[in-house]
This record gives sequence, structure tokens and C-alpha cells, in this order.
Amino acid sequence: MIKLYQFPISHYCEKVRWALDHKEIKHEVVNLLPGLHIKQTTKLAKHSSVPVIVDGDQVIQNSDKIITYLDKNHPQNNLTPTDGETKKQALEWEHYVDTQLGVHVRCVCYHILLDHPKIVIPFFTHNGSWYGKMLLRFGFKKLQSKMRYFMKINEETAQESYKKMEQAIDKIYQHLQSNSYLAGEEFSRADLAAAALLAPLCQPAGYGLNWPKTTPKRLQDIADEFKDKLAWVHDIYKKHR
Ligand SMILES: N[C@@H](CCC(=O)N[C@@H](CS)C(=O)NCC(=O)O)C(=O)O
Repeated sequence: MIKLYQFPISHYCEKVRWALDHKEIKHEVVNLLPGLHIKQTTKLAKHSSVPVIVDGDQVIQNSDKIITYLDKNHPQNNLTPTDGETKKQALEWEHYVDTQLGVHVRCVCYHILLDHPKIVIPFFTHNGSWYGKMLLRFGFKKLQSKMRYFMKINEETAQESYKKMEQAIDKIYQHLQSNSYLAGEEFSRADLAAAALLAPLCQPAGYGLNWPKTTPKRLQDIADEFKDKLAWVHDIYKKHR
């Protein structure tokens, strides 16, 4: 059975969770604790990041490569369009949101959430190891400063990321004014990627986390600001997740 190594909070991991569910592929999820994950992921693959899947003797890292692998080897409910031009558009959109949106949503959200351990610790430890909560109760400050340092999360980068995130949200919104989907006439990996990477801002049902009852005001204000332009994320989640 396929094993998915992941963080429950990670929106890149959500891409893969969604792809596996959409394709109705039985799989086992292994939730890793940020920080400690490196030992396990670098043993499996080239880089430290999640998601990583293991399918027999195949190990695949990076959400886009994983979706390509799944479509090739488990072809039911394909997410990659078969028509050449539509496929090209889907892959271009996915690459665009992976590189120009996901990283910025993450920076904006973490910059705010890392100052709210009561919210973020349950995200990090959701369905994880028994010792995760205990470790983070005492080691959260250390993890927080490591994440800020290694992922370059600070006020300046968050403001820069906010602008880039806004550009990407606008670009997608403009496209969806005259199209139902990002590539062609059907749901594809492009829509899945864009919606999953925006999910932390929209908190749709189906993501697999218990979203907090109250969101920090600064993050809630950002979510409210983009609410209308992101209504499509909820629609896509309702229809396809
Ligand atoms: N391009 C990668 C991005 C994955 C990524 O950034 N993963 C983050 C979690 S959201 C991560 O694992 N960070 C910790 C690390 O790189 O060690 C993908 O699509 O899978």
C-alpha cells in the first residue's frame, strides 16, 4: 500500500492527500513532526521536504512529481488532461501556483500563526506520535525560531509575500471570470493545486484538519479581504474534494 509521509497542516501535502482521495487509491498516512521530520525524509529521499510517497520500491518527493507518478501508475480518475494543449496549460498553472502562490500563502499564514502556539501546535501534532505534543509544549519556542530562520519568515518577507499572493489570487480570479476551470473544461491538477494551496486562507471543509474556532485577527482580516475572490475555492472543495 502507498505510504504518504506528510504534515497535516501542509498545503503541499494537501495536494497529494486530495489526489490520492480523488483517485480512490488506498494509502497509509504517516504524520511527521516538523523539525524531527528531516531524519525520516532524508533517509527516504533527496531533500527534507514533505510530501513524500513510497509505493513499493518507488519513492517520490514533491507534490507535482507525485501527481504525475500517480496518474501514470494508477490511471483511474486522472488529474492530468489527456489533450496536449490542455495538459500543457494544466502543468503551467500548477507550476505557477506551486512556485508563485503556495510559498507566499505559507509565509503570510505562518508569520501570524507562529505567534499563536495554542492554534499551531495542534496543527503540527494532529494524529501524530504520542510524544509530539509533549515535545512541542517544551520545545515550541525553539521550533518557532528555527522555522522563522530557515523559511525566512519575518515581517518584511510576510509583507512581500502578501503582495505576491495578491497578484496570484487576482490572476486566477481573472481567469475564472470567463472559465469554469483553470485548464480546459474539466477539473484537473491545476484546480486541485490552486485550491489546496489557498486552503489555509479559506479553511474549507475536507482539508482534514480541525480549523481553529477563532482565527487571529490579522489573518482573519486578510481572509476577509480576499473572501469574494476566493469563493471559487469553497466551490471546488464542495464539488471535487
Ligand atoms: N515544491 C514542494 C514543496 C514542499 C514543501 O515546501 N514542503 C514543506 C511543508 S509545506 C516542507 O516539507 N518543509 C520542511 C522541509 O523542507 O524540510 C512540493 O510541491 O512538494
